[in-house]
Amino acid sequence: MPDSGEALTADFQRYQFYHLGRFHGCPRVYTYQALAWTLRDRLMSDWMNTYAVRDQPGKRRAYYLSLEFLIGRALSNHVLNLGLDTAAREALQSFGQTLEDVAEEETDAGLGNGGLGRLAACFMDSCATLDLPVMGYGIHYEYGMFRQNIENGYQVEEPDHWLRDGNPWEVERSEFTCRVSFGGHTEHFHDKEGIPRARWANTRDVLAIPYDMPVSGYRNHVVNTLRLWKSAATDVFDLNEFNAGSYSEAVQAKNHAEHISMVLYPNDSSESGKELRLRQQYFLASASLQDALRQWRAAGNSDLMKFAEHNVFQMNDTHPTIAVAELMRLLLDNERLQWDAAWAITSQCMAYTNHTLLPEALERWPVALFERLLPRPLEIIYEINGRFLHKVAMKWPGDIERRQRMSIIEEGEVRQLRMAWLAIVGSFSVNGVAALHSRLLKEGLFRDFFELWPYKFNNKTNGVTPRRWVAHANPGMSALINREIGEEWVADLSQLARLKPLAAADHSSFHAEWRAVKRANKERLAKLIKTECRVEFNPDALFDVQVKRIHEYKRQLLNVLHVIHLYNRINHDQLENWVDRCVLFGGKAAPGYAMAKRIIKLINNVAEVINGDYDVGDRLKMAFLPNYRVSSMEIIAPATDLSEQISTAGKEASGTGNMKFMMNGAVTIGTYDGANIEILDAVGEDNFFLFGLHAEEVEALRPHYQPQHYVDSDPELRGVIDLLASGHFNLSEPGIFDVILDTLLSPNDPWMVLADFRSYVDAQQQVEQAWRDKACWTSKSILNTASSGFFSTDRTIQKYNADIWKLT
Ligand code: 26W
Repeated sequence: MPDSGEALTADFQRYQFYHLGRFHGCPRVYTYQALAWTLRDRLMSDWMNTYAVRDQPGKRRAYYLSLEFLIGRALSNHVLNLGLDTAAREALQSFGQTLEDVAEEETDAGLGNGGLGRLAACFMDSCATLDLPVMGYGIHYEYGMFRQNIENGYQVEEPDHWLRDGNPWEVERSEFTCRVSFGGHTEHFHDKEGIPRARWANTRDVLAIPYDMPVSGYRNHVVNTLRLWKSAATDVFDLNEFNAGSYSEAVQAKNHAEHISMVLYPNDSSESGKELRLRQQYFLASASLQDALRQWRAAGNSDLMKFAEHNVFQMNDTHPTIAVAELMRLLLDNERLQWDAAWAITSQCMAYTNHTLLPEALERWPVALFERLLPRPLEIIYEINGRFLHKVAMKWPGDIERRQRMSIIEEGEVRQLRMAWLAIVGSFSVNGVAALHSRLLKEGLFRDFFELWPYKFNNKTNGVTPRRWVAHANPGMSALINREIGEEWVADLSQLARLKPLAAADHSSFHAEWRAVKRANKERLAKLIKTECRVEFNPDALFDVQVKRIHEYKRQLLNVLHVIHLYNRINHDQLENWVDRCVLFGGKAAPGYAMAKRIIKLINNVAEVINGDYDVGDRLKMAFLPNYRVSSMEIIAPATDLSEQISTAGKEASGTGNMKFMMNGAVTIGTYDGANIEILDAVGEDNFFLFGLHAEEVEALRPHYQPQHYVDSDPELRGVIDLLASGHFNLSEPGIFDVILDTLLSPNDPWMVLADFRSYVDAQQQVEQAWRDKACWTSKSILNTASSGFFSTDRTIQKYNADIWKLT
């Protein structure tokens, strides 16, 4: 299709009038929609071509199975990838609109919680840019991540009906609808050849209807597919009930089926064991595997023994792990293979990524629930476990304890299925998401399995896509980089290393330009904070930012304690060498996580006191930005000076926000945890503010941890705790922060916040010292961007492909 500004203008006009039925001057959301349709036309032939090229016999393909894809907005991303920036601006200009304003009309596709979901979206971007035959499979949630409002400092959740205005980016493909079974019972018999077989009978089925979203590559005419399943009733009306006059009962079946894809579970790193969640997991696994088998046949393949040669499934955490049992079921019951053949195929095409070490995030399902919902897959899991435990017994004869530890079924009052164990047993590859995390998995959680199958275990350090997180989010910095080293870095981020010489202090004019870009980005963020929080951030101050899910292990509390400490310093007139600072927080708390919600309240209350204190003035400002999401990070990361990555060491598997900040020239203050370690390695310790206990030290201290000891021996910490305990931040709501004080002061605080307070405050003072010397800080900032090449998902995906997927 023609790509000129004129052609886009004509199509845009046609869509607005003939497709949407709107005049010039209509609400801006229709301008967005008309432009989206105009761009979608320009994706379509590349999309169909990519589809056709992938659809050939003998071609190996990968599928990314994930309950979450945190996509965010699509319009600007496609504009960038198609190289249509100028043309799109031209088309909009004739209607008096800017691309930025129109792009703002798009609702984020928030089909994920946090890091794990966003990683899946960055991976899809890199797969398309690297021209790899990878399809994403997920769920078409009607309601994505809840919208967060703040009322009187408290989080209030509101449903996110992101599809209300329609979604121009999706294509329904009802021709590929699948049927997914639940309930019923199993029957066993012998087939004509006398082979024992099973049948899953009397099931209640639902339909899975695919909705495809295009995933464009960066200027390479590749458009891959993200296929999202929506649930529907098999028959809109149950005729028997309808004829009997039970109209509402008939409609109930429809509702029941549609519930499966209704809403994203808003739990991040905590497992809640809800039946509907298990139904979602099986729904995704079953529909996706049926579809992959269908695609494989449609491409002209028929010898099932070659299926594993041609297909690989990457499971994003344990959430889709029931796929192991489901592929076995399809091969045994539908394809009539025998166990050994089916197992050879299954265990050669499944791969598992672990994203967390937190015990509360490890999925376990009550056997009784499985029995009721998925009786046939449960039988298969029993059989997998029986054969696996036999292997364990052969390797470690008489080691009963080890057999109990390794069993997929956990015995006890409530028998439970350990999904991570099923994932490891059923996969040929198991990986963690940063070097430290992968090592800790082998030494701790997965130790027994590592001893049995060392060759399965590997590391794939996470990344982020530089298209969205630099080229799109930071056009000012991108233009500056383009001028210095050309545009190749967008698809080859290691090129950024060529900026390193420019960090030297003698490049003062480049330094000045670098600072000007950051300053403009800070103005843009300050404007957002002014409208959203009614707090004035001065762009000349240090922008100190912590945005991520609210969780105790991420230690937003440590950050708050530091802010209170700064406030004490102001109140005690300790203003020598003062550095003005604006501290920004953002992030959602799981609706059932009371402590996380209380932390949000504390942040808001401390902010209110500080911002309202006339004596504090511009020296210290604090804000909580409501409803943190992908599109807010696109404004935040480019405007950040100091990136807070302060989890208790050994708890943050990787982190990916840390990488987005680094790419955009923020300096990190962080613990020796997750990918922070690799960031520190890449940028050097002079350009990273490291503090706190290491993972081994945390575990060594844990049995002796005495937080009161730190309070008694550190007057500044005592000042902070005393002020908090005095009720200064909650005069009108006495006692509401007692729970927070109690955990901070408890020897059982798992996150050991106070152990790192002194070291953190000292590191913050080094930050201030570096900030005061403008050339010094600018150099650190440039070096962070210049050293961030490793953290592109292009590198991550190349490693997945070289070691696991082996696609051409
Ligand atoms: C079942 C409830 C549940 C939901 C989500 C349990 C666990 C999760 C995820 C595993 C939590 C998560 O998002 N983990 C994050 O994954 C990122 C991508 O690998 C890492 O960068 C983060 O460190 C990790 O916390």
